Amino acid sequence: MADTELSHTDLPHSPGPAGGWGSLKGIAEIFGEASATPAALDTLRKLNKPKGVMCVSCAWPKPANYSAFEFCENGAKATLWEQTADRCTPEFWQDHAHSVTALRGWSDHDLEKTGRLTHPLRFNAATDRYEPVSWDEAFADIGAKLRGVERESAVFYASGHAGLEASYLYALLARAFGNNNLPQSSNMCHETTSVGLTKVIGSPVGTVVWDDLEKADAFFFFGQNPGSNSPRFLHPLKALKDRGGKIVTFNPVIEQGLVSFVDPQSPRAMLTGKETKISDHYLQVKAGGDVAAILGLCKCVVEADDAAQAAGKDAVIDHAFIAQHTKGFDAFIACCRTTNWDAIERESGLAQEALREAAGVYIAAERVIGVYGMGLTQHIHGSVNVGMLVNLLLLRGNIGRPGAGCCPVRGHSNVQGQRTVGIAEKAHLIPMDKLKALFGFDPPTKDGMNIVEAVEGLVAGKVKAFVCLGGNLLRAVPDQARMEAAWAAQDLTVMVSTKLNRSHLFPGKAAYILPCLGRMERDEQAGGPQTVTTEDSFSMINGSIGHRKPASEHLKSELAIVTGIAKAALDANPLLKWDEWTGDYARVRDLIEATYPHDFRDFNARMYTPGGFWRGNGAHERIWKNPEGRALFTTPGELNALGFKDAPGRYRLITLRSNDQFNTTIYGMSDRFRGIEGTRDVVLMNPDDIAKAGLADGQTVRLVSDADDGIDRKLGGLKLVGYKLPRGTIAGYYPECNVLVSLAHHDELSKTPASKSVPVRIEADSLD
Ligand SMILES: Nc1nc2c(c(=O)[nH]1)N[C@H]1C(S)=C(S)[C@@H](COP(=O)(O)OP(=O)(O)OC[C@H]3O[C@@H](n4cnc5c(=O)[nH]c(N)nc54)[C@H](O)[C@@H]3O)O[C@H]1N2
Ligand SMILES: Nc1nc2c(c(=O)[nH]1)N[C@H]1C(S)=C(S)[C@@H](COP(=O)(O)OP(=O)(O)OC[C@H]3O[C@@H](n4cnc5c(=O)[nH]c(N)nc54)[C@H](O)[C@@H]3O)O[C@H]1N2
Ligand SMILES: [Mo]
Repeated sequence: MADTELSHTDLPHSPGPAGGWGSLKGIAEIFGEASATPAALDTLRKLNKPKGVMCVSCAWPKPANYSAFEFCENGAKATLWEQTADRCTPEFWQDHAHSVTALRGWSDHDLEKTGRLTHPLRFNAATDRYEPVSWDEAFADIGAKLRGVERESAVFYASGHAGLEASYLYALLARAFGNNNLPQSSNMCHETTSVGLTKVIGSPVGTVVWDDLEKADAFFFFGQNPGSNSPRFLHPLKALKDRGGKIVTFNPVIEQGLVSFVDPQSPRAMLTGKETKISDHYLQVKAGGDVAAILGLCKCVVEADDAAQAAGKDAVIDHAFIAQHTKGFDAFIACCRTTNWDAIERESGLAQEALREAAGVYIAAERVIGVYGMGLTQHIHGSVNVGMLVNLLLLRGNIGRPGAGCCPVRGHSNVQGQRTVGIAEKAHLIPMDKLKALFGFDPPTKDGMNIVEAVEGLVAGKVKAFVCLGGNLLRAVPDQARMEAAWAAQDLTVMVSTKLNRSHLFPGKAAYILPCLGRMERDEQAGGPQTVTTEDSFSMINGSIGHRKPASEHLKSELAIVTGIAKAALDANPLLKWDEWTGDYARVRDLIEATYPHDFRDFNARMYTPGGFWRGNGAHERIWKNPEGRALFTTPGELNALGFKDAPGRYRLITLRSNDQFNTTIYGMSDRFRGIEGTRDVVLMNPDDIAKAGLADGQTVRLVSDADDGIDRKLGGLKLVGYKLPRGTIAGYYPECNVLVSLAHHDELSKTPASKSVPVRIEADSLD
């Protein structure tokens, strides 16, 4: 037996299972008594149910058969964080200590902790402060400034929060303005999926739906951490285990949610502390080592097929499916046969025996779902990773039949939907003919900028105006130090936000913060209260009705802010009915349906379907919408996803999320599952590596970029923590470590920054 079976007592810090009382304590610790107010509890009860509110945290689907409490620890944190009683009012800026320059010394947590933004604000360079401004004045000046820049030098970024209606109009605004510069947070996230999966199976999104989760016999997890990032996923995982299914995990870090779970929705489990073991096999692959690991699994499948055929038994590989539906099989199989185990073990960091056991689970299971997240996408060869996972699934026909498929787990609650309704920098993805017919203008046909291109454009001085519909772009991008200087040199920066964050602290020559309603808040327009819609990871569309009193009477909805800017920045066009659309979002849903009739048939009538209505997916029915019309086996050109060579003293840094954050929103300093408390300034490292490097556990160290591009990047003041990681792989937190990521290191196909294998050196910090 290889040593791949774990229980939580094997963890370095033994924090106890995911879920359970710990998750309730986690909420109470941050929010204290505020979390128990009747209004807050009422919001939590409405989460993820028909005619309720779709959670603002992650994009995990909502089951049609929902339970009384259809939320998780992190959904509750996100809800309560948005519904805080704290307010960042204009008075905040009157404090002598609160200049924009001074606030750059504040932590992400402290900036957002100032509370909900209450007034539209304009930056005053003379006082180095933001000051209140009227909406009319703000829109007029933003419109005038946008009219003053070259059409292609303005960028319209979106983080994946805003609903489909506001997002559709935002994309329309950019195109009517004259460009396709519509990058989105997915450019730093699952763009590898959008591009890589489209290449191999003709679908930019996952192929499974809820029903498949309930029919699967095994889940294979690659670089996705459900315990922190999509905790409601733990319920179908537990259900799979309860019916005798298997889970195999590939992850350099032992993540508690993939080890064991106590269901906080089950009073019995809570009282008895009865935990469900999640992963049957946990393989601590090296960062970037999945190509070799998956190749090892495929090699075992090929060997088992050879043996079965020689013995006259049923084939292990689904040859009929492969003949009918795929291309590239022979070349891939040749690669499986010729790659030797030494190379596979060296590149994956895993023993042949462990891979054979995992392959045994794959072969024994009739229906397998391959799950993945940032651990596969954020590498220089991230799309090779995605292609490898698809190879594994294709071998046994595990795509496009019940209980099987490919399951990328998306991040922001509407990140996938925003792409669906037009927030896309690639012109060919957009039905421009429909836009022309509906709105009577010639949409731009040239591709716009993705995030990497937009920030390169910033550094080169070509980008002059940035509008951000949500997010904290300056904190989320690589090479942060270079970005901050370039950002502030722009003519115009406009941030549509709910809370103060670091991106606000590098104002352009004209700079506005436009505060918006949160999704839980009542959105009253001329036509009455409005609904917004979102799309989840399974392509299900759900209506969401806000019911809480807005945080301030001066807030506008995201949609109203988009139309306010549009009216000021664009010439009048009778077909662009911004006021009418603002008054009644159902009219915007009509436009979405008219533009994408196949996906959004009967949109207004179907949006409260329990669990959402499904947009459909060709690959789910084995219709492959790529140029080949077939699912592609891809033969990897290299055995790891790194894109750089190992060298003495060079480590692969993973940038991690804690259980106490949502991206750049830091709720608190407790990473309970990893046993890291009170600080985020840490580097996790294998104790043998620590000894070999001549360092000591607890010592203060500095990480230095080893990207070989001549750019100086360093981050000091980090405490070294001995941790059970593969040799050569170290870990630190995102976004703090973003200063170390090179903008030039991104997935080759999609340009997703390679945040999960950052080459760094480690030095004793002189402060020590
Ligand atoms: N609470 C909370 N929820 C969130 C978020 C949040 O920040 N907080 N963010 C949201 C967003 S936008 C997104 S995109 C998702 C992100 O959710 P995930 O996709 O889970 O992203 P990460 O936590 O960044 O990384 C996932 C895992 O990849 C592992 N990993 C790192 N490198 C490798 C590798 O080379 N190979 C393998 N196999 N594994 C590797 C890490 O150890 C980690 O466990 O979550 C969403 N949900
Ligand atoms: N090193 C490293 N870098 C990474 C990653 C990584 O794993 N490692 N992950 C990447 C990933 S997966 C992603 S998705 C990006 C995330 O990048 P972004 O999406 O740009 O960042 P967020 O932290 O999600 O944005 C938080 C801000 O959004 C605003 N906000 C919150 N709710 C709302 C709302 O309802 N409406 C509006 N308009 N604004 C709102 C608040 O002002 C808050 O401060 O970061 C990427 N960067
Ligand atoms: Mo993301």
